Amino acid sequence: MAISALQFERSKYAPKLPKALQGPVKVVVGKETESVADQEEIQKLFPNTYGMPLITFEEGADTGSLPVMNVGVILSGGQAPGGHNVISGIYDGLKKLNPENKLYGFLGGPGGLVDHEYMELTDEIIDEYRNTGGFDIIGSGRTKLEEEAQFDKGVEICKELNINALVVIGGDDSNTNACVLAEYYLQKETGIQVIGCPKTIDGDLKNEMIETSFGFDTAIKVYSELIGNIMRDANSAKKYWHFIKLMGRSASHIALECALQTRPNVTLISEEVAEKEQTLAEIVDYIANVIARRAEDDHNFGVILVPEGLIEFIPEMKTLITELNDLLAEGQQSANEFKALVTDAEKRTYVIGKLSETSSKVFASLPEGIAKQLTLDRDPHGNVQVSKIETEKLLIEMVDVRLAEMTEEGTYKGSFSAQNHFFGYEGRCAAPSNFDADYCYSLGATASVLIGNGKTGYMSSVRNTTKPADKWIAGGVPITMMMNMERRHGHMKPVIQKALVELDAAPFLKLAENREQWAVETSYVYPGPIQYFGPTEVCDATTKTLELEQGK
Ligand code: FBP
Repeated sequence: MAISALQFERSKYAPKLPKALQGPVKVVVGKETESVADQEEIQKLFPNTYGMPLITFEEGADTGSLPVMNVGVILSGGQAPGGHNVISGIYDGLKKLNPENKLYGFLGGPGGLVDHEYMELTDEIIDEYRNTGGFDIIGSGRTKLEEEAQFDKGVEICKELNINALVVIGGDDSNTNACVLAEYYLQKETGIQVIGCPKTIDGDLKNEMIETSFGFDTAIKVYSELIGNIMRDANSAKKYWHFIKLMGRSASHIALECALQTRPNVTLISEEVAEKEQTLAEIVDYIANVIARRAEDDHNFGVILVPEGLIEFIPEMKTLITELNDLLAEGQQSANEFKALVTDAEKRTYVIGKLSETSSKVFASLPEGIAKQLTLDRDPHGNVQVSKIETEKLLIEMVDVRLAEMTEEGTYKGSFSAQNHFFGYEGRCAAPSNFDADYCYSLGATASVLIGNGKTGYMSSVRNTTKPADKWIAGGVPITMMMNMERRHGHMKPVIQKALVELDAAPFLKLAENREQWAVETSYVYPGPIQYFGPTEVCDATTKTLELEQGK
């Protein structure tokens, strides 16, 4: 396979490990844990894995090889830079425990376990993927491991391959399912351990014991480079407003971190919009006012960051989407009536007539293209595909209309020309930054030690991550500790609590403190591309979010 000069040089990088993982490891058992909420219900649902103690690793003495073990690894959900290093960390860790140990990769995500599709990972394969981005070593998928029949299919293949443990590399949902699987395998006395690793560029799998999910660091660095480049272009040509939508299905951590890195004129944070119960019209007004104020200084250009999940956090849009989902659900008479209509105008009028008064007003105020997207682009269950809605274009159209009104009123004297962008997939498979390369390799190595010590229902945890890597603290956290009960598809379920942007925490407060100035002045910062070779202040820097959260 042809590889680039950078990939060739980068493959030689030896990821840095916490001191405790550099040689033989001593396992220190800490205090017993409780779930973050709903302790009684969670304990009932997880009688075998609830309340287990925290585990930390320290440097230990050599105790010789452990008995031979085989392990299976699964990549679950969206790609995140560093996944290959988690796998190489597990692989090297297992070989350190006993050179006869084997690692199998299940292909195409959790579905590979159920369908018995797998490959054995060898030195040659692992070496080819060290320090590379992507999940292509074994592929990923979004099949959810939720049913006992799937778990039992998993047992079959584990028995066939003598697999003693599975490592699930995934986000909050996948790790929730990993915990259910661990509990089930214990109850059924299968002897199969399950360990989770925290992955997602969205950065919303974090808590007291998991400081960050892997991939966030690299993804925000890629986006921040691109945003910085656009800022410089905007500041050179001085004629465009750039509306940039940033990935992150629900939480706005990516938008917030990119804002702290680059200082745009406007940054929308979905969690704030929800908290203040802002309407779409208010958001449009806010943006239009910033544009008007900059126009007073002849600055008819700027950069606006829009989080991908925004639409669902605007209360009136959320209600509208729920009503549309009910109205147009497969099998509903209204859905059939809607389908029978021929022209777009007829369809629009039909929907406006059927919605509640408030929702029909909101729907009528939307630009035609977006309104059409809301009613036509639906998933197989008939639901609106919120992540496909082009929020950045919606805002451009509505801001344009508002500025025209302001021109009439005499409150805006400028020219408005906009460009739209969406940064998402381009950040998910970048070659991992030093932080992600080291963090992921450490998470993988941690998983192998947890497995070697017979642990199950734990997530790999590596903390103290704003310090140099040798000072990082590795260990395991019982997954039940992160759980609470939430309503999902009409039923209360135990799930890992998703971490949204906290409006009283340091990262958001930093934005709030500065955004007024960044709005009117041109305060752009140009982070440039990720550096893999060079001074440590440049190459090993973590995110502003982590630094601020850790009080740096
Ligand atoms: P995970 O939560 O599985 O890590 O995926 C996150 C994400 O990248 C979101 O930011 C985005 O909305 C979504 O995946 C896109 O999903 P898909 O790859 O299926 O288009």
